[in-house]
Amino acid sequence: MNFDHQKIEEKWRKKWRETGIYRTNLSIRQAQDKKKWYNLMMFPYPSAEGLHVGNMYAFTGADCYGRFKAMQGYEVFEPIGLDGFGIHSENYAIKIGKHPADQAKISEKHFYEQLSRIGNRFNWDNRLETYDPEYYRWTQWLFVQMFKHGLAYRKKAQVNWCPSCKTVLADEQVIDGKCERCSTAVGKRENEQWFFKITEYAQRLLDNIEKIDWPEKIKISQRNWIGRSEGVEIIWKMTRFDLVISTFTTRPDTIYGATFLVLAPELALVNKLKLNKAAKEYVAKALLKTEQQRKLEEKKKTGVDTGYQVVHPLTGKPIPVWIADFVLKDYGTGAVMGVPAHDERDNDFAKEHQLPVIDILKDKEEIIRKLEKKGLVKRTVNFHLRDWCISRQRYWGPPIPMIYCEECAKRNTPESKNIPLRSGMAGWYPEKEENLPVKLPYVQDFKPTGDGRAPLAKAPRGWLETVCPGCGGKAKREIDVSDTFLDSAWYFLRYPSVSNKETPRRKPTRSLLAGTDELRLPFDPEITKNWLPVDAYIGGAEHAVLHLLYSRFVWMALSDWGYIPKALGPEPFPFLYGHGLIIRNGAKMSKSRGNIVNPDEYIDKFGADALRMYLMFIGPYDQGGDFKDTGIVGMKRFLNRVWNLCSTPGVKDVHTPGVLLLRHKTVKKLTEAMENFRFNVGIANIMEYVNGLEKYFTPGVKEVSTPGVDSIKTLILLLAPFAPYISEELWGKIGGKFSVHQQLYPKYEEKLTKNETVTVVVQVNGKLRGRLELGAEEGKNKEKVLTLAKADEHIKQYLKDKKIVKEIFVPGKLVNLVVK
Ligand code: ANZ
Ligand code: ZN
Repeated sequence: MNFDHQKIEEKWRKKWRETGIYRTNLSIRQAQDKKKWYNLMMFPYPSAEGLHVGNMYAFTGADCYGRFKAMQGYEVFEPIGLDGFGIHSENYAIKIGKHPADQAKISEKHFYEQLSRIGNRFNWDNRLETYDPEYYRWTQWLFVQMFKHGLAYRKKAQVNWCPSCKTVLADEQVIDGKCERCSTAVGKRENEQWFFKITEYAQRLLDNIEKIDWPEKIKISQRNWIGRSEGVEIIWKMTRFDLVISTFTTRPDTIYGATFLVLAPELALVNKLKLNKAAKEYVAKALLKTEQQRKLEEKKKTGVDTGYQVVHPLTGKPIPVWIADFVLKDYGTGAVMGVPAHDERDNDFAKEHQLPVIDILKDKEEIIRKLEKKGLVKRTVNFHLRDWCISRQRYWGPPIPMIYCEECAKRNTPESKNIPLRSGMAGWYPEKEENLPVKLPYVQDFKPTGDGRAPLAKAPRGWLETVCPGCGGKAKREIDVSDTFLDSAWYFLRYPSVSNKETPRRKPTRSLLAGTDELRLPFDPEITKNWLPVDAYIGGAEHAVLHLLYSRFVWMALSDWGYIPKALGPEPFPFLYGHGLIIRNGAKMSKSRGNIVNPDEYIDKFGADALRMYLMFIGPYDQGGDFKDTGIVGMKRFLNRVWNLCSTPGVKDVHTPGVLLLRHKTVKKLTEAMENFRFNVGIANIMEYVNGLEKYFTPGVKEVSTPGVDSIKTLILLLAPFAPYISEELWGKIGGKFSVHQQLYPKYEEKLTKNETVTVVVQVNGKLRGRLELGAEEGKNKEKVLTLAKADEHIKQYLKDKKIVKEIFVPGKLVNLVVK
């Protein structure tokens, strides 16, 4: 008999909503009441096409885990919302010729509808959308705090420029020289941009990696991205010129092998040198390339001789100074000593330009001491991490809440009497907190222009012009919007406080601004104290650097300013689980590859339970797997078997030793599997359990006919995190009280999991056809063993249409059925 998944799923979806069983009691206090569990999956940024099976994979695993935690007695908070601002959504709106604000409403509705079907225990009350002014007022608030605390600044810089998205990008958003969103090769532009000083946190971001329980490969990516490097700066005097060049090296022990110096083309010093025409051209050309391009083209080892020389500080010999674009201006000092004998890159360069190779190594400390005596060296630490470029010349984002007053700029007025004027910041004021949000105006012509000016330049004058917070004169609003990664760098702090629209006012404590007016906060301090940090953060490893680094930075900053109690710890996500990806036809499932599977049709046809189970069974959760239609058919069949097993009447509570053992063993295995996200293993164990129970459960055969009510109950409870609908229905059918999802996870007794069983081999005409796993006593009972053997699905095949002429039984060991 097949069960009607459509009917069941609709029925329970409705009941769950009405009864609010997944609503979290956010006012509980840790330790005093129940223990909390903040179960969070990474923030989805759905497009209008909606959810695909790859996305659902992420959600389902997280939900199985959250459900398991709830059954362990935790108060679980599993919120949902969407990250809807940003280039991704805006590009889609452009593609289909809609305004992003209108499209957002459509996408949102579709997304939530789809999500409501997959059966997650979402706490729908605390939904949030990043484009909701109630949300982005706080994203802007965060920007204002960054500014007030000296962590947001403006500078003219060579920045990454995506010619297709027509905007600048942060370094983290350039993957192998290409735009993270559209894969177009990224170019370079010089532009005034806003930056967040994430580099100020480089050391802490690095140190704290040791304190968090994350997949090692994500930790490695972060360590590499931060890129701490200890070394020395060495000063080289020029021969004909009263100038010095400083180089950064991690290998002072190689200094005797230095046969040339190389300067980055952008280095200010280069402008002071008199260069020949070829050298000038080389420099001009290099300036147009991006850092990424240069890294990629590094193999070619182009460069020019400046004609100048420096004195080697230890040998006194002159060595030539070159310019080459493999040297990056923003790293170290922007100049290096070339040691072709010990550095491969330098070696290639020397070969290319016929420069000498000298192979000498000397004691490092000794060399540093010698140079120290001459005052030509300094120990330094460099980080590869760069400040976070936060401004975007796009439309669909929170306007950067800054105001510029030309008059104040001329008079060099600092933005606040509490803060000294920072260079380049004259005339800039943050919008007052009480005036937030600075609403994004509806601009019909919102498309990026490509001339470097943000689309908000076309906003109504009433929006563009405002009153100067400093002098009260006429001032202009910033027209850039902030990077979407800022929206998602703090959302986990907002979730628990969403329903508290009016968060309490509070004086900043440790902040620089102590003593200023009371401020409203984006999150309720009490709730935050009870619910953060996040207990389990579950998401894809592709966010290894971007989102995860930014969120850690924001948490640290808020914590330093006193907005997050130190007691909550130094990190927002002490535990992170990285799930794998779903593959389809050999490639990662993604819109751009056109191998998307929409879950809707599968849910219609097989049910959300079957799809969830199938996805969780596809492979280890941290590795993902290949999506095949046949797999889900098999899973639906399995659920039918469970349905039939549980709904056959006459289930009595008798514990044969074999059943008892099987049950306790299974519960033990499942508990371990669930705790460790081994969902595929857990499902395999449930399958074995069902196979086992089916053997015992042979209707009409009295003595051995029953797996017992407890075993069936256990089955349903074990299934509940994976297949929430069918388990709810079956639970009701066997007389359980609503809801199965509010029951505790089954417990096992260690001593009952010990192997007190025997394996009885089953032969048909002397050939091995199966094995029975039985309790030691049971295995000696001829009648029982024979009944079980004949009832076994596999063995039955060999008995079909045959007559048993002889039954040989060796107690606890063997059965041989002789058939004709
Ligand atoms: C001489 C030398 C000899 C070097 C040797 C390495 C090996 P990390 O570890 O990443 O910090 N370097 C310094 N500044 C640079 C810049 N702006 N652009 C490109 N390369 C730069 O790397 C430090 C090393 O990278 C430095 O040590 C320098 O080369 C190079 F056998 O100096 B080394
Ligand atoms: Zn002013």
